[in-house]
Amino acid sequence: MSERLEDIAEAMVASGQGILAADESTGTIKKRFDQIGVENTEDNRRAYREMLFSADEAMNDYISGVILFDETLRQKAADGTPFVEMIRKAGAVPGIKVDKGAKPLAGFPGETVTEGLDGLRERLAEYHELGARFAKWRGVIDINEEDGLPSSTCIQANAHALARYAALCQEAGIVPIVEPEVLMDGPSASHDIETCYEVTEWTLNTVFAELFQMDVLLEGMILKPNMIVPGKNASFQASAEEVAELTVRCLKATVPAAVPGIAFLSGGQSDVQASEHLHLMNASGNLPWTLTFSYGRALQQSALKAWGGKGDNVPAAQAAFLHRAKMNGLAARGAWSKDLEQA
Ligand code: 5MM
Repeated sequence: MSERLEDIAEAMVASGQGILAADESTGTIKKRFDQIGVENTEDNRRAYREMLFSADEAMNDYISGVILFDETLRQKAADGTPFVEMIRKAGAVPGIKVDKGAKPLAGFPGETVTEGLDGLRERLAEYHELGARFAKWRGVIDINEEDGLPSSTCIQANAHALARYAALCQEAGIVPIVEPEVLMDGPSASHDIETCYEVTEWTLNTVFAELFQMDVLLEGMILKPNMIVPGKNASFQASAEEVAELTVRCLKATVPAAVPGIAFLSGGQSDVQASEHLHLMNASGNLPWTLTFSYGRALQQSALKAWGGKGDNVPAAQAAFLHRAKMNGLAARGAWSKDLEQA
């Protein structure tokens, strides 16, 4: 496979395919395992990820890249095959989450800045050696209208860190996924869809100004944004058509056409909603970039439940994963429909 940043980025958003976000840190995967009563041990984490990566049809046909956590990048399947090798064999690009998490922003109660820049150059060199060809860094922006959040300081600090991370990745021959997430399920989450639009527009404009300052090659990156949705506790929810229309409008106003692809996070949407929204955007046509998925929960939730920590359930879990991967693969081509969900 070509090592050019532009070619790797194109491969990550290949038509009808998208990215599996399987980079839950140890604390986040514990929350997922708690839902199904599975102990959060290294071997259970390994077995769960092996179930996903060995789902041949899903991986071969619908998954173009997999975001891994540090531990997972170094793990092997039960037969000794390194996970990185399995992912490559399925024709997907192995990637790595390199941020060290969202930490309290000093002087700005309730807000966070994502850390992990110190020593990142050296870590990226090692990740490249281990086979990663793209990376991910997530900045978190919370809307809390009562407390006047977000502050411009929070948006600026996160955008700056994202741009410094992206420049370091490209120096290392690694495609950066730039993920500024405006939360739909933060502590308050009562904001309406218009507020989500305004904050996301502000955030993306700030992020692209910082990327320009850091001389980041737009053709060699992928954007991973939230969709424009109301907070989960908002009194008025939006129609799928409204979400799709406002999301495309916001992205057209802020994301340069030189960016090859936009791969959405699901952020707390139901798995079917996440597919429907992506489908409607692609069906609307006339888009300057490829729009696809980089879902965590919306790809994995049904598979996680079907697995339940039992080896006997692997075929059922892989069937559930295949179904979601296929639905999202169709949505990425604007070819999804509700009837196919039943099938
Ligand atoms: C898979 O979850 C990712 C890692 O989260 P932590 O660092 O908190 O463990 C997360 O960044 C994920 O890649 C994105 O939020 C997209 O996942 P969703 O579930 O929102 O689609």
